[in-house]
Order: sequence, then C-alpha cells, then structure tokens
Amino acid sequence: MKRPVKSVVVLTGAGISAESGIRTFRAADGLWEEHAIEDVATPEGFARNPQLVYRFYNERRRALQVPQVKPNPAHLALARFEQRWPGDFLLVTQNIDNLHERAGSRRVIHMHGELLKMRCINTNLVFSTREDFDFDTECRCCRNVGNLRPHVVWFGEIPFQMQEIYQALERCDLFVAIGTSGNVYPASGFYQVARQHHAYTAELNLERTGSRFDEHLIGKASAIVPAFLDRVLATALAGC
Ligand code: BJW
Repeated sequence: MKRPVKSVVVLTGAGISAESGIRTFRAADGLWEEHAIEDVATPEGFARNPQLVYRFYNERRRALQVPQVKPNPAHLALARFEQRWPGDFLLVTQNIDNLHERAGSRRVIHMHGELLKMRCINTNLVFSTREDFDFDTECRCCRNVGNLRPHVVWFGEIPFQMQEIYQALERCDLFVAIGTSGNVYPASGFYQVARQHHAYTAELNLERTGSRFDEHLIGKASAIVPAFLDRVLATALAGC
C-alpha cells in the first residue's frame, strides 16, 4: 500500500451474498437468466408490466426472509472490521438485501436501494415492508392504490447518496471491491475515482474481472474477505 491507511471504503456486490444463498445477476444460473433486464429492472419495464415487476421483487423479498439465508463469514468480517477499525470506514453496497445490517455493520449505504422497503411515487416517502405488495396495495401516506413501487434503483435512475459516496472515495486511502462484476456504472468507476486520489485499490472476487486494481485476490468471499481485512487491520495497528 502506498501510504498509511486511515480511511477505508468498501464496495460490495452480489458475490458477497452468493454463499448466503442469494443469487447473483450475471452468473449462468443468475437472476437475469429467467428475466429480461429491461422487463424487471427499468422504469419502462415497470410502466409496461407492473405486476411482473411486483412479483419479481415479492419473490425475492420472501426468499430473503427464509431462515437458511443469513450473513456469511464475509459479512461478519466486515462488521467486525468496522468495530475495530480506528479510522474512517464506509461500506457501500449495491445489494438490496439486509445481510450487512444483520451481520452488525452500522455505516452502510445501499446505493441501489433496499428490498425490505417500498416508496410512494407521489410523495417519495419510504416505508419498511416484509410483506408482498402490488398495484392494489393502499399507500400508507396518500391512501391511494397504484402508488407504491419497490425502493430500488433501476437502470436509468440515479443511485442513492452519490455525493456522500464520492466524498468518501476522494478521501480514502484504501478502496476494496468485493464480489461485483464491475459491469454497472457508476459503481464500476469507483476504484478509478479512489485511485485518482491516490488510494490503494483491491478487488476480491471469485474470478478476475476486467477492472485493473492494484491488487486482485481470487477466491470465495467467505474465505478471502476475513483474511484480507485481518491483514489490513494488523498492518494499520502495527503502524500506530
Ligand atoms: C463472488 C462469489 C463469491 C460470485 N465470492 N465473489 C453504457 C455504458 C456505460 C454505462 C451505461 C451505458 N448505458 C447505460 C449506462 C448506465 C447504467 C449501466 O451501467 N448500464 C450497464 C448495463 C452498461 N447504469 C445506470 O443506469 C445507473 N444509473 C446511472 O448511471 O445514473 C446516472 C448517474 C450516476 C451517478 C451520478 C449521477 C447520475 C443505475 C444502475 C442501477 C442498477 N440496478 C440493479 C438492480 C437493483 C435492484 C435489484 O437488485 O433488483 O443493481 S442491476 C444489478 O446490477 C443490481 C446490482 O447491484 C448491479 C451490479 O451487479 P453485481 O453486484 O456486480 O452482480 P453480478 O452478478 O454482475 O456480479 C457478481 C460478481 O460476484 C461476479 O463478478 C462473480 O464472479 C462474483 N462472485 N460468487 C466472491 N462466493
């Protein structure tokens, strides 16, 4: 690493939750295999066939809540790291599951939204939900039907809390991307922003992606994330 690490930003993608039983998007058996992306992950798809989109997210919300789906050692290692890390730390996840929070992570930005939330398209108010909802569900704020949508970010929409994320990227000394294919902008460009500001960049993934980080660690997140974070922590504490 180029300089002492005081500030860390971690970006996670679907790969970190794969070993918890949540399907990734672009794998051969991934979520997109059964659905055209433009049908279930765009505002146009939602306008065309809302019932299909409600069903897609209702099924995923139910799947998230089965007892077998729980945080794996990679989620737990990130939460432990946040508790012990003496400097700044921000976890940015593209995932809409709640496994980071369930593992104990505190400072988490869900840049692509959250599966256990819905939003009123009239007022933009956001509500928690663990239940199915659809076009016929009465909105809690305006009492109308047809106003609720999943609180997720589809293609063509602006991800959440971008200003906060870019500020952290510009300040960080270490940027780590875990389990993301690097196919989706703007998350795919985060490592370059961090790098332009002289951060050390590391990619932890099951396979090498096309992105050029300073360091690439190949393996399952549950195995490589705890070891990597232990190394970062030990190096930082030794330098104190
Ligand atoms: C393991 C593992 C294990 C497996 N251990 N690893 C043309 C060129 C460039 C960009 C564009 C373009 N045309 C349009 C765009 C922009 C567009 C975009 O990027 N399109 C691309 C498809 C080209 N982006 C947008 O529209 C975004 N908005 C935007 O750009 O607004 C403008 C703006 C930005 C910033 C400031 C101001 C303005 C919005 C993108 C929204 C993405 N939404 C989704 C759905 C969210 C809700 C839901 O979950 O349903 O987000 S799509 C989907 O992809 C989801 C994910 O978060 C996202 C990323 O996927 P991820 O996490 O990388 O998963 P996979 O499956 O791709 O990869 C898994 C990885 O894990 C693999 O690498 C495996 O190897 C690895 N893995 N098991 C470790 N055990």
